[in-house]
Amino acid sequence: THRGTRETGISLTRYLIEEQRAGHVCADLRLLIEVVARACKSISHAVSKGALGNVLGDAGTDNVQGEAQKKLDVLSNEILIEANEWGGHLAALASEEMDHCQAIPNVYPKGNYLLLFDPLDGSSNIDVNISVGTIFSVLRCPDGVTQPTDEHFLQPGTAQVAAGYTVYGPSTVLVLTVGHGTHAFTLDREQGGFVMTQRDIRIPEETQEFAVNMSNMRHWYPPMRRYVEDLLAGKTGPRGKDFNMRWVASMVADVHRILTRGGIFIYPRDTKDPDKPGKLRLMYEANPMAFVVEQAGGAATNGYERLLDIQPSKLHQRVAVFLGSKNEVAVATRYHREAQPA
Ligand code: P6P
Repeated sequence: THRGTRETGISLTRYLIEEQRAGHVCADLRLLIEVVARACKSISHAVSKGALGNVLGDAGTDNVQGEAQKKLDVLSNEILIEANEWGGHLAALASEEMDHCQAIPNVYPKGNYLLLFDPLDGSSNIDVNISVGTIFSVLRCPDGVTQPTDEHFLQPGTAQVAAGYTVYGPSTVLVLTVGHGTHAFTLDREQGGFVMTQRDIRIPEETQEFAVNMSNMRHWYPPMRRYVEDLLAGKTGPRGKDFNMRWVASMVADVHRILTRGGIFIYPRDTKDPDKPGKLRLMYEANPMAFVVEQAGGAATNGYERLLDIQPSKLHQRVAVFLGSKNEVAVATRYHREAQPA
């Protein structure tokens, strides 16, 4: 088969064509990813208008999580739905902003994929002009299912055929994996296309940088407290090295930094709400990020087991997240596993 180029600087379209030639994606999945990228371009345009676009502030509605929606949350959700309805590659889609999945209306041709997304993650940062992002995950629709329901989405992260995110920062960068490495594409605003700027991203296996919301410390279970106390003890402590901390409170921005220079991102379960296993959502935040991170040589667990192996039971279920530099995630997970009640 034709060996694709190993260069960067190629367009997203060319990268996807070469992945199709290599047998890594089929035409339908390639076209679905192009549709998602086009929707992210529109969201980038809306986000970058800021106060000039009359899109800041609250929408005056709450989402399924009971969180106040920002106008841009609703707008981004609508952009992703509209772009995917007529595309013909989807059987159904699910969003953080909607209670249940949404089948593609019968007036449009249907495809064999299920798309999940958090249309604008970290949206509380928009009004203070801090980077936000779109996270997406693609699953196969089970054979013979023409009217998918939430249950058909409940597949483990290992079933993803594609996943990624777009970070709307100083530059707009789409990070994507189709299971053959993780690559980054920067939006060229003049030409309106995504250009590959990093191929085969590799997360450093060691790190001296952790990302956690320290204000929750008094709510953590003992393993998490011990792990972080040892990080804070620095060179003279059990870890034998000093650590730095970064917390943007926008998962996409924190994960992108980790993908770029290493680090560990942690949102653990805590005693604030013992019924919740964590704050972040498994299906459209943790799983796509875990796929991207693993394909870049990193690791992702819930403190005890590999995130991608978790069998979901609810569309909006939450999970604890430990992800990033492989060896650091292993250390943090060991603190938890060893503390696990026998
Ligand atoms: P906290 C944003 O609301 C989000 O879902 C993630 O993007 C982010 O990592 C986390 O919550 C921030 O949570 O409790 O620090 O505000």
